[in-house]
Formats: sequence, C-alpha cells, structure tokens
Amino acid sequence: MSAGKRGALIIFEGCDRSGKTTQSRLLVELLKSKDIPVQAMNFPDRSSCIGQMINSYLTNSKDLPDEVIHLLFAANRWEHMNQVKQKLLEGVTLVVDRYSHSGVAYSAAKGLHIDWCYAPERGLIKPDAVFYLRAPANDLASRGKYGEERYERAEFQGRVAQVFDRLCSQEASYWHQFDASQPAEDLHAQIVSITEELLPKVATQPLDKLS
Ligand code: NYM
Ligand code: MG
Repeated sequence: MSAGKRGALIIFEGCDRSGKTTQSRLLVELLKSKDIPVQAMNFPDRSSCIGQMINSYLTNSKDLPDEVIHLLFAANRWEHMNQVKQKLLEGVTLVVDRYSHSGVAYSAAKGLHIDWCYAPERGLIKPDAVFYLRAPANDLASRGKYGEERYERAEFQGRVAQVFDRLCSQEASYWHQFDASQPAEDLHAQIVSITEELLPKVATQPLDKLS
C-alpha cells in the first residue's frame, strides 16, 4: 500500500437469502485476483463470547428480551472496532456481510423504536458504501425453504425489507440499491463497477463515524 492510503469499509445488507454471502464472496475473490488487499468479515461473528450468546438466541436454544439481543448484536460489532480501524488504516478493504443496518432493521421490524435501535450503533466506523440487495420478500421465500433460525419467516422478512427500504432512502448518500432477483453474475458485475470507483475515492478520506 502507498503511504496514507486506507482501505474501504464495504457492507452488504439485505434480508435473509438475498445473496449477500455469495456476492460478498465473489467481490472478495475479484479484489484478491487484482492484488487489492481485502478481507472478508461477517456479523454476527458467532465465535466470540457475545457471538455464542447470539448464536444460541438465533438457533432458538435461548430466549432473550428484544432489547437485550439488540444490544448484544451491537456489542458484537463494538468488540471488533479496533481491529476494523487498524485493518482499514493499513490499507485493507473490508467486505462485510451485515453491519449496523441489519441491527436496526431486524429489531425495528419487531416493533422497537428505530431511534432507540440506532443509538448503540452511533460511533461505530461508518461504511464507505452499503450495497443493499433488494428483492420482494415473496421472491426470496420462493428461493427454497427458509432455514430453521429465528427471523426466517416470509412475513417477518417483509417487515425487515420495509425498514431496509426506509434506511436506504434516508442514507442515500452512501447506499447503493441492487435488484437481488437478477442473475448472480449480472449483480456481481454491477457491484464490481461501483467498487472500482469507490476504492480510489475513499483511499485518501479520513474514517468517519456513524452519527
Ligand atoms: N441479525 C444480524 C440481527 O438481527 N441483527 C444484527 O445486528 C445482525 C448483524 O441475524 N437473520 C440477524 C439477521 C439474520 C441473523 O445473520 C443471522 P446471517 O447473516 O443470516 O448469518
Ligand atoms: Mg441468515
């Protein structure tokens, strides 16, 4: 990396089964093939102590109040912030499968107030770009049976999608919406073209915080 050039914080957001995991993997592979320093991350990170509690909740082996699980998801991001900051400043681009806006969307879809949901996210490093993979909830449900995890029901996903739509229009300056129903290769090509514009642009910008 040349001096002072930082990596980009790129987030994939969207409902379950919208293709985030596939698209983030394809993007990481592409950047690697171009010798651009890149690392994949995903939230929740189920490996930490907090992550294990989150996993127990998602797999229905543990019940928690909505507020408590919300704060655990946020804490799971905070526990990685030093590492995220260090990597970005070293020039590594981070491609992240879910971040703060999943936290807000899933909890607000349960009825928690959106401002309350946002509060513990403030101060986290702000994404340079959020790639929102959007598809009608019915399309996603028709991709095959949802898994067994909590939240994986078409009706609930519809409500999550509504919150993502709202966030997307509010945060338009750094959100990019993509039609997740199109073939994966087409989607990938669009994502690559936005990423190639983004990397040189943010390389000399200071890191920002979610506010
Ligand atoms: N989820 C994920 C939340 O409810 N809040 C969060 O902050 C994050 C990061 O966890 N259904 C939910 C969304 C998913 C579930 O994520 C597990 P994944 O990407 O499906 O493993
Ligand atoms: Mg999932």
